[in-house]
Amino acid sequence: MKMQWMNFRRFLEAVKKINSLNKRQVSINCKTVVCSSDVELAKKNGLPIVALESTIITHGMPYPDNLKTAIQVENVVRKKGAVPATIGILNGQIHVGLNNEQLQTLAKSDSIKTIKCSRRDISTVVAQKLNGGTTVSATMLIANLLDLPIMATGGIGGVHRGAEQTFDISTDLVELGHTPVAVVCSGVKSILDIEKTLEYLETQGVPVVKIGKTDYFPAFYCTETFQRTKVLHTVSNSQEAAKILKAQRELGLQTGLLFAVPIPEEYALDSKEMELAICNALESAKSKNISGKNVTPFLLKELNKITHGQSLRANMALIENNASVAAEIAMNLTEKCSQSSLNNASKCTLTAERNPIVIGGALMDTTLQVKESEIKVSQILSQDYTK
Ligand code: PSU
Ligand code: MN
Repeated sequence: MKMQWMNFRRFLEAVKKINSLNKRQVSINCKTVVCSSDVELAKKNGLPIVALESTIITHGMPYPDNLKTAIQVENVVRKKGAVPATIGILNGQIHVGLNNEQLQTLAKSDSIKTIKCSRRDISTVVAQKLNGGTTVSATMLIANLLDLPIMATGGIGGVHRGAEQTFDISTDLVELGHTPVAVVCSGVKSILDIEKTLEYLETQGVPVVKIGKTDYFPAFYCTETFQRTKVLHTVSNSQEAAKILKAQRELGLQTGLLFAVPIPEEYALDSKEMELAICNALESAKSKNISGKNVTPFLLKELNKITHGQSLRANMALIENNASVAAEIAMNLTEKCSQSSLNNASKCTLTAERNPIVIGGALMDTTLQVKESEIKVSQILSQDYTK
């Protein structure tokens, strides 16, 4: 009994230490992370929230289509009953939830002065009080700080063609490997090496779940890849998708989850034609020595030129659709969570803060002091207890 108590005391000390570490972390984040009143209120009331990235606004589309898309995407989320939280950096402050004026600032900003901001770039952009559009990796990271379980985008970054020479592998994939936020996307563009991208996600332990009729992995502008790449896991609707996300969170798996949703058929482009357009765009990038983070924005612009605006229209349509699906999943997730919390409060981890103190708190609860009053406390324990 004495031994057990000593272990328990050590455990309490460890919990205290973790507690103070977390508090410090949170207070640092509070200074630089600002939530809009909508998001703040939704968080307080446990309403479904969908995080949205902003590189698509700053570097993915030209003005004014970018602004139109950003506003439309938010409306789609609201219409489904969830709260949109577009994440972006303005004057070094990280905003979770942007108003229309702030969206406009990002949409109109010079894409050279505004930083395309992945995990790597956040600290510099914050310290130098710059503006930044957050990529999938940065959006996931920030969403996770606020315990937002899901985000939507157009397509994630991936392993670039020729990565065996250039080492160009998007940090989105690494983020998916260690940040527990689900990402709803239309797969990856075939400007990337799709097979290698899926291999990389497998190595990182990231579930890739196709939502739709077939098990073909979508290729952004096209409903399937040129090579008709397949995925292992499929679900047919948002409700089933939410079940997987819920299981992932209940198990405490610290990896992300990729939901792949094909572009709506009426906007889909022909995969053979796109393959050709992409090869031309890649040639053009090579001849202009475009590299690193500039590759994706350059190729997007080139493809828009080559396809006479068709690729941009497809891009806008698929993002709206992904946001809609993400909102449905978020709604289902909240429902499932409140149902299971009614059934068994201790089993529901989704509304609770996901940090070790809560687990510690739960353990404290399971010592059930109330019940212990019915048990005779041993002498050794009570002696030790007073020390
Ligand atoms: N795919 C698009 N448009 C985009 C992006 C991807 O169709 O704007 C952006 C996303 O924000 C993604 C980022 O996270 O590009 C990946 O960039 P990179 O490949 O440099 O990691
Ligand atoms: Mn890259």
